[in-house]
Amino acid sequence: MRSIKIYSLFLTMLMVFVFTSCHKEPSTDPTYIKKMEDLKVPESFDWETSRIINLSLAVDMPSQIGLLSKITVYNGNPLDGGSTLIVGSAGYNFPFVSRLRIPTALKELYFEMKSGDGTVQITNIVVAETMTYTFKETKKGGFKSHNTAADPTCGTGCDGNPTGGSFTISNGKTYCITTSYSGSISITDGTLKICGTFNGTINMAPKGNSDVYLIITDGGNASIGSLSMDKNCLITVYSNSTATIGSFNLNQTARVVNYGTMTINSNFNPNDLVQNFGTMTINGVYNMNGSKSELLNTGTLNINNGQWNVINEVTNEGLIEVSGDINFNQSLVYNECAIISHQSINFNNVTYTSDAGFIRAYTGATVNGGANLTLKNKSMLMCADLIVNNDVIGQGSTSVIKATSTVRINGNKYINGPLEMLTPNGTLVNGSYPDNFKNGATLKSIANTTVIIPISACNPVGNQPENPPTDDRDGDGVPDNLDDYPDDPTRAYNNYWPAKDQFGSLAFEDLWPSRGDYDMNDQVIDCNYWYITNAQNKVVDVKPTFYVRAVGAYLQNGFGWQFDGVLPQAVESVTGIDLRFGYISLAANGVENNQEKAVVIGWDNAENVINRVGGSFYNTENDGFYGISDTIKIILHFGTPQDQAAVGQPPYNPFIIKDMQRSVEVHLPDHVPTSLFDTSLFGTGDDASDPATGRYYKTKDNNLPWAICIPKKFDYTWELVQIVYGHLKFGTWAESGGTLYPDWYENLSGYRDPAQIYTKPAK
Ligand SMILES: [Ca+2]
Ligand SMILES: [Ca+2]
Ligand SMILES: [Ca+2]
Repeated sequence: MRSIKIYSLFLTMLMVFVFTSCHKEPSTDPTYIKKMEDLKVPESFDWETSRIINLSLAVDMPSQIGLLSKITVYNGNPLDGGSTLIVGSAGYNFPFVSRLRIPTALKELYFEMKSGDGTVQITNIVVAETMTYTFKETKKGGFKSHNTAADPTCGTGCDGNPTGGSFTISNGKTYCITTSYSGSISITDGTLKICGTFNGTINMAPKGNSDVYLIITDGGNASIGSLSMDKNCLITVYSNSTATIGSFNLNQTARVVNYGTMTINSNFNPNDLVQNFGTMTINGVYNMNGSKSELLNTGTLNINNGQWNVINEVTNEGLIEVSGDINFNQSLVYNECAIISHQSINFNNVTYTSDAGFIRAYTGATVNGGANLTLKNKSMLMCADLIVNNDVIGQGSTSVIKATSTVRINGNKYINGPLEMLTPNGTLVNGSYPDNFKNGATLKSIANTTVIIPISACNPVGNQPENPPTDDRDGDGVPDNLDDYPDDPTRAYNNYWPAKDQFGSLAFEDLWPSRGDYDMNDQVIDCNYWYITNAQNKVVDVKPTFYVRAVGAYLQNGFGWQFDGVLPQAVESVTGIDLRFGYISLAANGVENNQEKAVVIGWDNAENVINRVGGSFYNTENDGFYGISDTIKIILHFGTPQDQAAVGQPPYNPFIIKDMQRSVEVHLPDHVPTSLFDTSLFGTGDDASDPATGRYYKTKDNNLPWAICIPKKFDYTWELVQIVYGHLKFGTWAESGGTLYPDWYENLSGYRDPAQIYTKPAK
């Protein structure tokens, strides 16, 4: 007992010690975190939290030849909060080729293609160093092909070749008709293959749980006056083969597969799966029956003499054409191609999803209260008279609901999403526009439609505006609806880093060439780079917004950046910079004089742009003072649009000017200084820059940086607190050369010691 008490007292003392030590100076920081000076950092590490990837995004769409499409790259799903990174044009033989800086931790990008006719495609792709993607026509020119293995033949595996009369197949045997057969066949256990001609009746009646197969193949032709199929029976008609069935009795779990030509001259009441990959004609009513009845159609299914009553599940990737009504009862229906009724369609308790599909009722279509319709990607719902008793949802590229006579929208129901409803005069018999329309849905007259849907095997009608939109007011080749600057031929798209409406941070130590204290807060600059490109994807303007969030320094430091691949004279103008101390010499165009490359100095002293309310350090100490800097918006315009490859990726090559000594610059690791830098300083103090090997701004002993760039607002540490004590994964990230914890700056579980991170004082 005694020893336990002593132990617990010791533990309590230890806990008190650990607890109090958390809030002190770095010297007493937790020992499990390595100090910056103790990190073993690979010599080649560039300290980047972001990476530059190559993009080549193409549009290969015959319908878009001669037009430019707009490609947008997002950092997440644009339908779910993803932000714009970069935008460009792509057209026929004109891919959008660019480079993009993204967070190393980002695993996936979203590419969106929009064309002037309203086509939208979105795809997500795992990040790679080079990312190529080609947007293609999704509208199918024909039905989905179905690859089958070679059709079976009667050349092997046959136990006999009956030629007529009355015959029974049992005991799992296989009999093959290779010439012709007239008569009746009964199968209780086994297989009948018809490769020749059959005329008669077939009764498939399995004994017990035996399997019974009827195969028409290899050019076979079966004329079956009466076909009965009991449970576990399967009929397969292969390509180039024909089955014509007089009366067809299907009992439970009997299945039908057709790759060839199948004609049923009676009602068709299957209880189980029917797959049609060929041409199936039903001269009767098609009643889907029982709980397992399903249809997969990728071919042509004609129901010539009656209705189609649907339950359970239908997937259509081909043409289904019905002379009578279609009744979608309790079912899931997925339509990628064409479904046509020459009379009416009743959407009852159906979940109907159409992806680039076409559905038409020659007379009326009724969307009843239990029906959930989703029309995606230039789908079309067409009829004479439409009654809408429940919401109809649009998704993706705008779909069309076209009524050639009347539309009634009853109750408080909506046409919702990217849908264009068309009536002869753009009016409704019941309901009103825009009250019953939301999220972009519109009502127009048929003549004024704006949606182009080409005629194809899956859409025999198509949808064409009388005057196709060729609106490109400024003539830059980017249609008005895709042009961020529709009246400015010199500009087309807005691009952003780190993303639209998001800020990254640049954080500096300012004692170079001496190592600093690694609180990385001597100047912390939040930045969002907005840059504008033209229809040819060249850069026209660079318009960054900056906030100086922290100045944890005695020195008076300026800030600027260099475009490493741009000549000074390429810049036409720079506005929004703040220079007050007379040590920067500006050229007439606003860039710095005596530079080999274009250099912009944003401020010659951070004091210009911060708003001090007290204290000697700014937003790094718990001294009761807190300031918000000016919003510094710099606008730079290139007289001649510049290749993106020359301009580079934001934040370009940023640096601080140490204590207003123009010849001393502090850059990100492995970034070159400007022409005005005094290169004799390289290798002095703690610096181990070596221009010959492209090594810059890293320390002698362990390759530490003086600056970092983070693709997110940086939560820096208190004055004098090393970054490693606030961001607990920073050290591991550095020692791993950037492979472990590339998202160390995030506020994830176990990533931070919040007590070490600066918080603004409570009022
Ligand atoms: Ca335009
Ligand atoms: Ca334009
Ligand atoms: Ca500091």
